[in-house]
This record gives sequence, C-alpha cells and structure tokens, in this order.
Amino acid sequence: MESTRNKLIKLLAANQDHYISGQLLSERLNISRNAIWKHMKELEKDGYVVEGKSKKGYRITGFPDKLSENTIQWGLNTRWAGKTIIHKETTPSTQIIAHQAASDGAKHGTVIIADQQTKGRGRMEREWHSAKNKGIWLSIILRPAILPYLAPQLTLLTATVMADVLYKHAFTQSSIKWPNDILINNKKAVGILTEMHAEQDQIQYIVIGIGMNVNQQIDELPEGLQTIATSLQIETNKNWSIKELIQDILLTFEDAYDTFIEKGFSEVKRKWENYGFRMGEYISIKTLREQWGGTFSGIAEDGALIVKTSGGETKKLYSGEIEWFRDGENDVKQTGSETNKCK
Ligand code: BTX
Repeated sequence: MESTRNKLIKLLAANQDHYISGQLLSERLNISRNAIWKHMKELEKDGYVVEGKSKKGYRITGFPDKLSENTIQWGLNTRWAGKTIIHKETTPSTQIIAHQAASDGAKHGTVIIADQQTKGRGRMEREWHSAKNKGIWLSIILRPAILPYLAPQLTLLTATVMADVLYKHAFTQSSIKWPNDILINNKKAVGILTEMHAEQDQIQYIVIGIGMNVNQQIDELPEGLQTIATSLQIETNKNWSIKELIQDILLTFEDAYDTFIEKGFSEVKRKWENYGFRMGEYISIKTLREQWGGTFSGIAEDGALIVKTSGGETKKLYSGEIEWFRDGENDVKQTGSETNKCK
C-alpha cells in the first residue's frame, strides 16, 4: 500500500502552482493537521522545499536530487514513458526486475531505475559496472506491435536517443559504435542492452536497458575500464543532475519511439548513420573462417552493419570481430562470428 508520505508528496506535486490548505490535506490523507505538519518537517529534512503560509497552506517548490519515483516524476512531461516508475536503491540488475514486472503485466513505458546495481549486465552476460549514485541504470518495458525480427531497430533507436541527449548537452563528439555503444571522444559512456520475450510472430514485451556513466571521476572507474570508458563528469569536469538527465532521456525516447511506430525505421536509420562511428571508413573484419575488409557504408533494416568490399560486393555483418582501426591504429574489438551477403 502506498505510504501517507508518498500520497502527501503526490498531492503537493500535483498542486505546485498554488497553496493547498492543511485542512484539505488532512481530509484527503485522513490524518490530523499536526501530523501533516510533522510530515512536512520530515520532507524538509530529506531535501524537499515546502513553503508553509498561515491561512493559505502548503506548496512544494523543490524536490531533492535524490532519485525516487516522486522526484523523477516531478517535472516529467511525458505521455507514457515513466508514468510508472519502480525505483530501487540497490538491486542486482534493473533488467531482472523489469522481466519480472513485465511478466506480471506491467504497462508499456514502465521504467525501473536503480541507484546502484550489484550485477549489472551487458550483452552476452558481460558485466556492466554500475556504481552507487554515479550513473543512470535503468530499464524500460515496451510492448510494441511490431514483428519480433524488427526488434533490433529499437536498439538502434535507443542509441540515437542517447546520442541526441548527449548532443543536446553539447557533446558534439559523441558517436554510436555499432551496434549500440555510445562513445564520447572514442570512449564508452553509454551501453544498451535489449532483451525480448516473444512468440514466433508476436512480441510479448521488450526490455531496453540503458547504462550511462554520469558523475564518475576517472579513478572511480575500475582500472580495466579507465582507458576505454568515460563519464559526463570526466568529459566536462562538472557534476550532472542524474534526475534531469533521466527526464530528458524519457522524453526524447518517447518522441523517437512514437515517430518510429508511426513512420517506420527511416528516420532512425538516417540519425544512426549520422552518428555512426567510422561510417564511410575502411574497417577490418575477422571471423573464425576468414579475414576481410571493406568500407562501412551503413546499417540495414534488420540492424546489420553493411560493408562494401573493394571488389564491389555488399556484405551484411551481424556480429564478428571488428577492428575499428584507422591508419594502423587498433582499438576495441568485438567478438562473434556471423556474416551474410546482401541480396
Ligand atoms: P556490452 O556487452 O556492450 O558492454 C559490456 C562491456 O563494457 C564490459 O565487458 C566492459 O568492458 C565495459 N563496461 C562495463 N561497465 C562499463 C561502464 N560502466 N562504462 C563503460 N564500459 C563498461 C552494454 O553491454 C550494455 C550495458 C547495459 C547496462 C544497463 S544498466 C541498466 C540495465 N540493467 C542491467 O543489468 N543492464 C542494463
């Protein structure tokens, strides 16, 4: 059951532009006016700013930066994204909670957010480092009426959303490294993990996990990540409001998703290719059987990477070990093994 405190915050948040009388609050919450006053003092201790005026009542004018369902929803101007938020201080992985909530019937747009993950996961069960209060660790539940084979388009869409959010905050150096790492100055700042529950021709739900490094200093990243990862703080030398970034991500995501559902993949493809890391450049690909190279010329409708070989052949790559080198330089590799020829 919802606590009196949460109900009180919601009432105040829904009436921010005017004072709400102690009498009305006490009637709505079924507690005494003295109890209301005590709750207000508690809220102030937690960083809420509440104005109390005799004869007028109470008005909330500021929320703490600390994450909670209420603080995220206050000022969140979305229609469906984040209308239900499940917030945890610490959890193994928001993906696990999201799968559970989705199987229990959670609505499209439900968002799970944690201050810290103890077993944050990346693709292929890789680990995702998710330090307490230092980044955005969230999962969004979606119930799109699209065919399961089109689901990778939503991963690509999420990557463009994250690149757009960074661009808006002046990160002109951000790019998307196929399939979905967001880099700032060539270091990974955001990771995206898409998991789907589907039958042959119908998606039950999709969970999109987003991990974004925000306020870590370089020495707060594990040693092994210090040369390949970055955070907004490292790049700008300033502290960011995690709450405001989350709101921005949800709003941008909602717009992009609605456009995608209404108009299809073309806008996502255009944006993705615009941000694409080493688009138009020569890349080298190694599979178990062969090594070859070609020009990275774009992404396909099914999310594959399109490479044109020097012989003029167009190939589609689903996974593979890619050396994203330029002039002999050789950085991060990816593993896997499949390639397909374009028809
Ligand atoms: P990925 O498989 O592309 O990346 C995982 C790799 O990224 C790791 O092997 C490591 O090298 C590197 N890495 C680990 N942690 C970080 C970090 N904080 N910053 C930069 N690089 C890192 C990417 O997988 C998908 C990550 C999704 C994370 C979100 S957080 C919310 C949700 N819950 C959850 O458990 N996962 C998702």
